[in-house]
Amino acid sequence: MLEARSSLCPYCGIGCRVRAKRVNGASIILGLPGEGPHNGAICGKARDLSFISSRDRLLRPLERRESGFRELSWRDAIKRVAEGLREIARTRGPESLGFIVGAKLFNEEIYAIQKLARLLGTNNVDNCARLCHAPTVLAMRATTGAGALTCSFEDLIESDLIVLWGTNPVETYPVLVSHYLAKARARGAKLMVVDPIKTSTANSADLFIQVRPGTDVVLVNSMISLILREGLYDGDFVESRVEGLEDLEPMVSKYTPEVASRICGVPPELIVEATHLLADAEKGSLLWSMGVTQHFNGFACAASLATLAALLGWYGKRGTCVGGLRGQSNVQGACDMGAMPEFLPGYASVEDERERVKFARAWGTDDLPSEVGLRMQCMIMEADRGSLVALLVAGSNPAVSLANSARVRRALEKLELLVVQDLFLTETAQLADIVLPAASPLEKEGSATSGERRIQWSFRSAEPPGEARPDLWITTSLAEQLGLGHRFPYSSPEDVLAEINALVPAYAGATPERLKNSPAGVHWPCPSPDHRGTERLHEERFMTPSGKFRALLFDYVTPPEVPDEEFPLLLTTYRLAAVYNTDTMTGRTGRSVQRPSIIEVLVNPATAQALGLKNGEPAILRTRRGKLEVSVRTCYCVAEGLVSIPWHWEANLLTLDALDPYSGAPALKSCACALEPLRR
Ligand SMILES: Nc1nc2c(c(=O)[nH]1)N[C@H]1C(S)=C(S)[C@@H](COP(=O)(O)OP(=O)(O)OC[C@H]3O[C@@H](n4cnc5c(=O)[nH]c(N)nc54)[C@H](O)[C@@H]3O)O[C@H]1N2
Ligand SMILES: Nc1nc2c(c(=O)[nH]1)N[C@H]1C(S)=C(S)[C@@H](COP(=O)(O)OP(=O)(O)OC[C@H]3O[C@@H](n4cnc5c(=O)[nH]c(N)nc54)[C@H](O)[C@@H]3O)O[C@H]1N2
Ligand code: SF4
Ligand SMILES: [Mo]
Repeated sequence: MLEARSSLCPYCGIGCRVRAKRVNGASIILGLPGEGPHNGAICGKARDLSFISSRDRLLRPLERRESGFRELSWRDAIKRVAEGLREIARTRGPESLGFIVGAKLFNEEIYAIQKLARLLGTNNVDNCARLCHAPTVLAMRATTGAGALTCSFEDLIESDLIVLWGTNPVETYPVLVSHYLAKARARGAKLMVVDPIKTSTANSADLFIQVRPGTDVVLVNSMISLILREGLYDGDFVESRVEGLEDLEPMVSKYTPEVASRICGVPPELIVEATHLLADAEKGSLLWSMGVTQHFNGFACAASLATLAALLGWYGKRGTCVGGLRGQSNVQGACDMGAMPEFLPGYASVEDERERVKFARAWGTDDLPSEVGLRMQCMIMEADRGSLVALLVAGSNPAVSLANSARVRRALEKLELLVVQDLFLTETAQLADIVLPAASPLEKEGSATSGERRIQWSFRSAEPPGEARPDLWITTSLAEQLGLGHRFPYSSPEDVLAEINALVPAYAGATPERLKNSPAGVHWPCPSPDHRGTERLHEERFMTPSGKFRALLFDYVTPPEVPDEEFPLLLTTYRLAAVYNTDTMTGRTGRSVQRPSIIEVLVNPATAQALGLKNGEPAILRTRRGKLEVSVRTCYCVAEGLVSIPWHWEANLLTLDALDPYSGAPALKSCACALEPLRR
């Protein structure tokens, strides 16, 4: 174990640093508080990183044979992948290839994979933000001009009011709570929480608003309508810095508190009280996460929230902070690096010829594909239809994380070539033709960008086991085998970052030397090596073409699936503090809660009674996609008619793969379901 300098925590987007320390020989890796941001704080998940020394680690490349997987050499594995990709691109066209990039890879690795995809002629490259904050990225770009959080977390400390909308940071972003919200609260900041469930975060709120899943747009419209009617907005700010509001006023005016209440389930007087609390705060923050984005109207809701904050004047000044709390450790970076079918690195549109020419020249080619590629869930749909036939997945587990997973697995099985790079033989890797053992984030170096746009360098804390290799090594080896080696002349992540510095203006000053010498990193935009970085965006002007905030509001549209006679309840999903995403990592540490043998479903006692169910009893949870055996947990924290399960394991057998038309994000947080006693 190398103990020299700290690594980034491999879990969430708060961007804490950990010092890894080996105890008890090889088995337990302790994460110790690091250095750098948040005073070196870390949370419980990061204290045990022993998944990296798990006996389940993939140690050698594997190839599927009829009799099962067999090991093969790296040379043969890379050769097989390269030959497969080349042959499929030649015979079926480059649009039959797809690339899914995980958000735990470093910027340099993600940059290299999207570059390879594009040099092979396809924009079919996406990252797991598509299941997460893609609606936020696109909505923040459309309204403010930058698809990122407006502030650094420091600004939260000076907020008078913090609104947490569809997020449960006590469980999901513990350091944000312990380090920033706690300080703000100690200064007297008020807390408002909007969630269909009275969560641990909601328990400490001054005002809790229990909204019906998927109807947040109605609640926002109603608040905005009241703000406009009563003149509660920040007049100077709106007049000088916001455009497009007039066109939207007639649409929202119909959402009186009474009308809104009937759709979103929030009592009219609570809507009025909440709106006044918002308007009273001069310095407010509005943060959201999966409760907002994982709906078929995720983009609409994120854009409406951004607009609500504009009416209140919560941009560009101390103590204000607006946007999505980014999920994975480097999901901000994955979007910045162009692992999105619509953007080249730095959010350069693939449809913009000037940008394409710029990147094509730098990458030594004539042109790059100009059509927006397939988004993550759409790649699966095309695989199911047979038009996408090869998929490379590096650091993601879509067989568990995508909506309607029975269909996802069927589609993955149809592929002619599925290549999976991971630490473990995940549910997705089990379906692969070739499995490549990847080094974990703690076993390699590179930069990552946290949810507050903070670019940091992560140092190596351990050696990879067996023949596991960093993703950058895998991609450059593949490029070489494909005859593209001269376009990937990298001998280290530093070489790739230098190319990023030259091509992505917001990253120009985040040089390897600078990042290595400053553990707290630097916030983008950082246009030159001597620039101090930008903690707060939009201070003078927004990053839109006109420099003004572009107001966007949306009418409520009935979701594609609502409760009916056969499926009379609404199902939503949530996260547990001790489990991370598809549990591939947390499930292999010493401290983890063991995966429960049966998943608990939260049900209101009245709903349970009406269904003839008792606390602790087994039941069957059914949707149009599938069914799960669950255990009933009655709780007044959920409203009647709503049930909720943790999503980490099999929840997506039930979820609906309807997509948000603006962002292509699947509706992972609401569908119709039925809950019945289990009759054996
Ligand atoms: N412990 C732990 N921490 C994590 C993760 C993890 O898996 N485990 N994952 C990381 C990742 S990738 C992400 S993206 C973040 C996600 O972090 P969060 O967004 O905080 O996580 P969730 O629990 O999925 O969803 C938040 C809340 O949305 C509510 N919700 C559901 N439907 C609606 C709705 O229609 N409207 C509103 N207003 N709320 C709704 C749920 O009840 C839930 O309380 O967490 C990160 N941190
Ligand atoms: N119903 C429902 N579904 C959801 C959600 C929900 O709230 N409800 N949340 C969604 C959200 S927010 C997200 S972000 C997605 C997450 O979806 P995924 O990204 O598919 O899930 P993870 O479990 O985070 O998968 C990351 C994988 O990368 C591997 N890994 C870790 N480090 C490295 C590395 O350095 N290199 C390589 N090659 N592999 C590595 C891990 O072992 C793991 O298998 O799931 C989504 N799915
Ligand atoms: S808050 Fe997030 S980044 Fe920080 S230690 Fe916990 S999981 Fe890691
Ligand atoms: Mo996420």
